[in-house]
Amino acid sequence: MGQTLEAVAITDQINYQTEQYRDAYSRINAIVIEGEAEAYSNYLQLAELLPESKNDLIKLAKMEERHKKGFTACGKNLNVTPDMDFAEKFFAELHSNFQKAFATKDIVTCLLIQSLIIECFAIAAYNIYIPVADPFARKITEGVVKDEYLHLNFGEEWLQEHFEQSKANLEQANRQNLPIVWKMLNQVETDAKVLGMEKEALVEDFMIQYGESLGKIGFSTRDIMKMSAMGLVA
Ligand code: Y39
Ligand code: FE
Ligand code: FE
Ligand code: FE
Repeated sequence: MGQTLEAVAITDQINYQTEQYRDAYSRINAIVIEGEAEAYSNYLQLAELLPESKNDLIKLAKMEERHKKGFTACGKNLNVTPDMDFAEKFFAELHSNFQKAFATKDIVTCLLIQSLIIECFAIAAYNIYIPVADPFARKITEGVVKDEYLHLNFGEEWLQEHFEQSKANLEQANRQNLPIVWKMLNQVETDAKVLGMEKEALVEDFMIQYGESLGKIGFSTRDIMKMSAMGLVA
């Protein structure tokens, strides 16, 4: 895929080899690697809860495994060692909520956390990253983001088909988990900025994607407004 003129102009101004860039990258790259690893295991666990979609979910899990390999290569390419301890802590709260939901076979909460919240977060982050990424990472991220739309779509379709019986559960899971996303965004704001990614743009992309998904599942505009406002208290 050819670079857009805008991307050429922006990436001309970024020095990917500075100590500052590589230090920020050690945390953001780790977050992405850890996120992909957790997404892999989340889809395998979802495959256990949804035997009728088992094969599809295993395919999604395998995509996440490939994403992890791709982003690991991006860090190596910049000679960066990912700070995996930081990344594990970064995901701890969402990870623990997913595990609690899995333990009670709460498919709706598991799907909301992985296939809606985490996928929308990934789609926002990857779309904002692509124009400012180094050429190697840009190519990889462009391939990855296409898959993330498929993952989001899986969650949307399942939840749409089970909307009436899932609605209250979704609202509750949204209330519990959306504020965590804003805390996570605040934690990476400074590092993201060093990579050329503005927090405002990340929030905007996330909210557009997440709101659109809630609408597809069956929520009214009024519900979507109410559910989106949950994050703002964090
Ligand atoms: O479904 C997926 O592949 C998601 C796990 C990946 C998560 C990516 C999280 C990206 C957050 C990056 C924050 C950068 C500002
Ligand atoms: Fe992924
Ligand atoms: Fe993903
Ligand atoms: Fe994904």
